[in-house]
Amino acid sequence: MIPAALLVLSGCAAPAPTDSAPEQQSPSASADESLTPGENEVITIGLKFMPETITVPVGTTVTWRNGETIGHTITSGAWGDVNESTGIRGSQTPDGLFDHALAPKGQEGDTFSFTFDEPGEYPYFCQPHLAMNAMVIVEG
Ligand SMILES: [Cu+2]
Repeated sequence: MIPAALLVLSGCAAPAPTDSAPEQQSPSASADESLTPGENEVITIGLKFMPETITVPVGTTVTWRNGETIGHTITSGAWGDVNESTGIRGSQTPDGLFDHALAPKGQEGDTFSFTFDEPGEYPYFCQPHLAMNAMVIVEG
């Protein structure tokens, strides 16, 4: 014989916890998003390579993407004697490893990819823009 009152008490469940994990609504960053380099990616923006130095493991394919409506080149080779105040290089020596004319953003050819199969330091530059000097470091 079980008293009815006991049944009522035992049946009284604790209030269900409200599942109220706040959802992180990412703010709309449409414009900025396209100018953020992805993994193993370099963006040309503001007459600069971003990032200017990228370090990747050997065997990595690096992709360049034009983030502006100006053409650039991705030209491998050494540059030297960069003026510290202007950022302008005093010399450039294309080495023929890669040389791609990067079309303006939104046009065919506005990206370029190259796979680095050997460790080392790979300087490169944009031929018409003397302050666009950058480096890929490939770690073995
Ligand atoms: Cu350029």
